[in-house]
Amino acid sequence: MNEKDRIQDGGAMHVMNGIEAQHDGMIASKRKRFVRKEKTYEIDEYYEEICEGSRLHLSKAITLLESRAEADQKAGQELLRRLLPKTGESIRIGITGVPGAGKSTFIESFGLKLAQAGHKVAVLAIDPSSTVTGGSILGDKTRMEALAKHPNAFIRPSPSSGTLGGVHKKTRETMLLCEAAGYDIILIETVGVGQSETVVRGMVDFFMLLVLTGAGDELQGMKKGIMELADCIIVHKADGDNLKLAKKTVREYRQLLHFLQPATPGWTTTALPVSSLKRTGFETVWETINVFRAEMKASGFWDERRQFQTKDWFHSLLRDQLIDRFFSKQGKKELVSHLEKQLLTGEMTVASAVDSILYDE
Ligand SMILES: Nc1nc2c(ncn2[C@@H]2O[C@H](COP(=O)(O)OP(=O)(O)O)[C@@H](O)[C@H]2O)c(=O)[nH]1
Ligand SMILES: [Mg+2]
Repeated sequence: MNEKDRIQDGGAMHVMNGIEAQHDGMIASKRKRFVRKEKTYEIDEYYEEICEGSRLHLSKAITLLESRAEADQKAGQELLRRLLPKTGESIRIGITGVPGAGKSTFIESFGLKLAQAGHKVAVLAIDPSSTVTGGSILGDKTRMEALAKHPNAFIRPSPSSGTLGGVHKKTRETMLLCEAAGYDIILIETVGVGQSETVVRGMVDFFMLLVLTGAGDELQGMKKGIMELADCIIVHKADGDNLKLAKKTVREYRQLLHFLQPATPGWTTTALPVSSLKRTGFETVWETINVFRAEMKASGFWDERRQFQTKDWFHSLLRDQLIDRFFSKQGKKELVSHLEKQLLTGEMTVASAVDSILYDE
């Protein structure tokens, strides 16, 4: 790994807003200064470096896409447009489960195993507890330390700000950039906030739900909806004293799955025991994913789903931007709260309030 790549994610957290320039004069050779000036975007360089697999450039490109500055976003989108023909060649895997289910640990161990087997693994994670500069991003990164050090891996945590249903708005674009950089396995960790499971399900090929043992009561309370999004249920922490119970839980889930709608037509969702601590069960999980891919490609559903997902993403971004733009207009927020009051005092009907917002331009 070269020095450039070692700092991959350090660079990612900065918005690049300048280029390095030297002082002229006598001390020029020793001192460098970061000059804020007209930005230049070397799209050609980004393009080539990303195609070569440079993690530094990949990181910087993601930062461009995530930036609030219009010029950055434009450059990022232009880059993405050029890289688009190089995207799509990966398995996109979503991983969900309650906090503490062991998602990060699973991704670290499973990801490392795949990276060691020669796969290029990209991990995209939403950090729920962080603000923009939150320290917990570092917390999660340390937990994935072994994977982060592997030359075949790329880890990109995103702050939870700027999210759409609990998923970063740029996660989908980030995934495409990773594919262009040659990552053939994309792992997306999602936390159960807002609509995040549904949003992530809408951008991956294979979706896994991590659950814990002793689920007897939990099974009753578990949201059936979330189980119906999963292609595979992993009964996690199947080790030590927990092993026997884990096997029982697997059987319980398998029984229950008979009564649920499968997430993917033509696929039977299954339950598997895994321990990330002992690194057991990974082979079966990987095999399951591969059988899934082969069967879905053969049936045509693989491509069909991806096309549907692209269209769906287009519509949700469009909706999102329309709403953003609308409320960024002067006085709209105030008008809404004013109307809210009128609704509650019975001065106005809901339909006429909506009309007066939309047509009172
Ligand atoms: N016994 C056991 N503990 C685990 C396993 N995987 C994770 N853990 C522990 O579960 C806790 C939560 O793990 P974490 O990966 O942070 O969960 P997340 O919130 O779902 O990302 C940590 O203390 C882990 O050490 C496992 O396979 N076996
Ligand atoms: Mg986690």
